[in-house]
Amino acid sequence: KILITGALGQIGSELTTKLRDIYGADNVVATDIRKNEETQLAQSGPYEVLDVTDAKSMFDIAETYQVDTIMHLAALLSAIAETKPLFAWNLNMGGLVNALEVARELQCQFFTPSSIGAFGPTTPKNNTPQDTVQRPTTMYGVNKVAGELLCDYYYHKFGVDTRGLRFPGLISYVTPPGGGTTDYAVEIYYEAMKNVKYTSNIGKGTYMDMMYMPDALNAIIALMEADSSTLIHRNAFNITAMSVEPEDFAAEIKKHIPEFKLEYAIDAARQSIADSWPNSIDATAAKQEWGFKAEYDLTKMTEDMLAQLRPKFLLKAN
Ligand code: VAH
Repeated sequence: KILITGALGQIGSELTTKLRDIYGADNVVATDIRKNEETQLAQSGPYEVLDVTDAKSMFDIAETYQVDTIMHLAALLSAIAETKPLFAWNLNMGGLVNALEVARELQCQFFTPSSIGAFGPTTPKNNTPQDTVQRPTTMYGVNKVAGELLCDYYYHKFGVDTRGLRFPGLISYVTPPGGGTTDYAVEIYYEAMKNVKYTSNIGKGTYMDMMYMPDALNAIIALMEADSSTLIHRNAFNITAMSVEPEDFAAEIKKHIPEFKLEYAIDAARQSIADSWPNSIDATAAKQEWGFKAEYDLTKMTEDMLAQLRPKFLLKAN
């Protein structure tokens, strides 16, 4: 049985559905701080309200359902974390240590995301290596580096089978983006459908790694199912599908919506976070140690995003 925290988030909402399809709905316990009566996650399998800073509630839920795997996704993303850094520290680190403690006590396998945000301005920017300088200048980045080290510690010290992925910006059409620096890459598709134009808060020429959600979900499952003895790294693997800037999205979208217009209104806070991150990271370790591969490039992702979003907007149109 799998316990997912942050199940109503951008990754959690789709990971819960996918894991329920694969392992059976009753084997995936979705939890989030928000009540979830209405959305289908509660209908399609077990759902519990959980604040991850409440260690006892987390342990009680994990013990009640006898979970053997914990996927800890509940966290504050980079841009919002910069607006309330102390709250972000308490939630991101408090939630993580609580989840690791439950995994230790109940001998669970453990997954939690890291991010390209775990790198900083002194990190090599192009083809960023798996093992390199990590001195991020954001609270989110501090949380991700501390989180990677804490997860490795729980492996070496207590034998907890912890595994993690440094996600690039994730693009999806199921839930709206929630406070990340890469949110522009999701919003641009929604705005293209709705208004045939988009004003980007990240500037022209700002390269960041990105990935379509289906590739991210497959990477989580492939990593978690990999033979433990093949892993040299654990927390956390660089993975990426593309290194793109706002103009690349616009050019691809124009192939489908020729009159699409991209404008800019740079958000200085988000831009400074984006500028501190790599332009492109190297995923060789993930490819070599557990066969990581991405199926979606920018062209294929754009085709699917627009196809999936179209019905949502047509319904509203008529
Ligand atoms: C964020 N979407 O922007 C997340 C992610 C690489 C970006 O960590 O904070």
